[in-house]
Amino acid sequence: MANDAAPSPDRRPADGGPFDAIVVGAGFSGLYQLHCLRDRLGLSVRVLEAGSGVGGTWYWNRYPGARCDSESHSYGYFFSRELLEEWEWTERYPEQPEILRYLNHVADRFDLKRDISFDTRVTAARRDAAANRWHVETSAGERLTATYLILAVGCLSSANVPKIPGLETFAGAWYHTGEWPHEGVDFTGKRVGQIGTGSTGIQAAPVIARSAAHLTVFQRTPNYSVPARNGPLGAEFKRWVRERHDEIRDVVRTTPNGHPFRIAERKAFDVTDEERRAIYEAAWEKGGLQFRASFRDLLVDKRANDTAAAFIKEKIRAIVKDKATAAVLAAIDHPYAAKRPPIDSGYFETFNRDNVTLVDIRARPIERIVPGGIVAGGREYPLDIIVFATGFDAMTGPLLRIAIEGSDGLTLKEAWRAGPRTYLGLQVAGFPNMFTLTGPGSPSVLCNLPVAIEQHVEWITDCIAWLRANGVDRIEPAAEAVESWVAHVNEAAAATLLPTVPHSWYLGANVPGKPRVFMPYAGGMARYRAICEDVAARGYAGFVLGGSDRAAARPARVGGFAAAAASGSVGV
Ligand code: NA7
Repeated sequence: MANDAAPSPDRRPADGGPFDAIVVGAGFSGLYQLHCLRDRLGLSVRVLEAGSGVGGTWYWNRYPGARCDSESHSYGYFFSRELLEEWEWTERYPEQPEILRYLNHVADRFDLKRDISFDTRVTAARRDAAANRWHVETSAGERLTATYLILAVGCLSSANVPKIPGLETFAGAWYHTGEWPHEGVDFTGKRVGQIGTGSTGIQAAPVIARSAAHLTVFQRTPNYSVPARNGPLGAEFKRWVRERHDEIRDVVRTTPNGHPFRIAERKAFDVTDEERRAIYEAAWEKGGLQFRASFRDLLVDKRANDTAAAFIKEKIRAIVKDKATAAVLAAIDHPYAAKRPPIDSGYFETFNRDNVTLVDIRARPIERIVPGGIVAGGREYPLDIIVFATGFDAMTGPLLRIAIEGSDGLTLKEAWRAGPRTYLGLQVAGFPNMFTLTGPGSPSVLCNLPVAIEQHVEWITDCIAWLRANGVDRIEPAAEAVESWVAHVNEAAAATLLPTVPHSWYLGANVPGKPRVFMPYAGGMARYRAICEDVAARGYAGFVLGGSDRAAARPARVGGFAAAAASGSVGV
């Protein structure tokens, strides 16, 4: 899209609307969606945001060590040259406060805040088919209406606090990392228990251990991690980035995972054992998510993956001095990067500290929480603070906690009873004029998210512009288009090792009762982008355009995905 910032016309509906569009959420996606619809298309838009400020994920996730795993020069918007030129990151991986400053800078620069209602949680959205409108309700009891409902609620914004018996009796304080107090938590002199060793727990533990009297890490599933090798960016690197914005943008937009590096062409067994080892050593030293790009078959061939897994386990055993602790940390039973691969700053080294203990709760599960701490394996661990680094009801959670009712009273909960079903991760049959940003069925969490977000926002903006130019007042996917897309999402996942991990949140397995469906599209962001462009070029093939609600059962042209079926490289 062009980098234009036309002055926004003064089309300001009354408080409740009707608006052209209501956008739910003011994170990376909601902010850009507001900018595109308001400043490029001249639409009236209201953004509703539960937090008191912009930022979404980065507004809520303020836990110690919170940092992005994408490299800073790829973690941001590419749509505005001026924005690229005026912003400079300070570290290889931006820390949460810096990302929040960036998003506030964006919001101020494009004058976005005047169209955002903060402290406003959307509780319900109901479709009025006759009026072709969406009615939205907020926790404050406000009612707003709009033609388009755009859910920019994020993939990881619904905190998962496990229902451990006795939590309510705990005499100390407890926190979930995704809902961290703004004033911070002082761990000085405290006995802290941390549950969870995903990307978040792996970031938090080293920082908590530095100030706590004692840190006990409760590990259910051991996890791989590769050093991030974070550090301040030097003047030379900053200059390199300044001179290469176009090149970096082209790379992130054409790789499967949206990161600023290419996946190697070679396969793991194209090289000798010594060469492979040297490649892994170099990648380990370089650090970061690029480790998994060492060979192109790591996520599709278990034997290839085993070589990376064995290398990392060996590193864990070399770093962690206590043999028993090292064995528990290295007892990893899933393929490397088949769950979200963490990167760290001194995670395994943390277990060499005198004030850190690892408890294997796979062997001896947590039984209950008592006033004085956590009981696991028949033993009580005395604690003052419990940190739940237990993740999220990912992807569908943030959507389903809004009571969304589409045509004929069909609720999203019912429509997704057996798992999420979308067309391109953008729309749901029976919910005309409702769009999801980075929703299930799109690459979302398998991609460097700002890259996925820009593509989604621009596609939706172009789509709405096209609908208006062609006098089409509603759009929803045809049932058969959803069928084909769901089949293609499954086919893309099945071509990888990702669905082989039974306890992965990609499958919804971390939330009791959640249907086990592989949610993100694993065919790669570049391929996904091409499919979306093709669909648009073919007059929005697979969508039912105009007519009345529930016309979606009508046959529509779909086609096209099989030719683009997943191959070796995967976006993670
Ligand atoms: P994750 O990756 O879902 O990790 C959550 C961790 O919490 C993981 O180790 C879980 O073990 C553990 N967990 C969850 N529930 C429990 C219970 N009931 N008992 C013990 N342990 C539990 O969330 P993160 O916040 O780390 O990362 C989410 C994403 O944010 C990340 O991928 C990045 O994209 C950013 P399990 O593996 O389920 O056995």
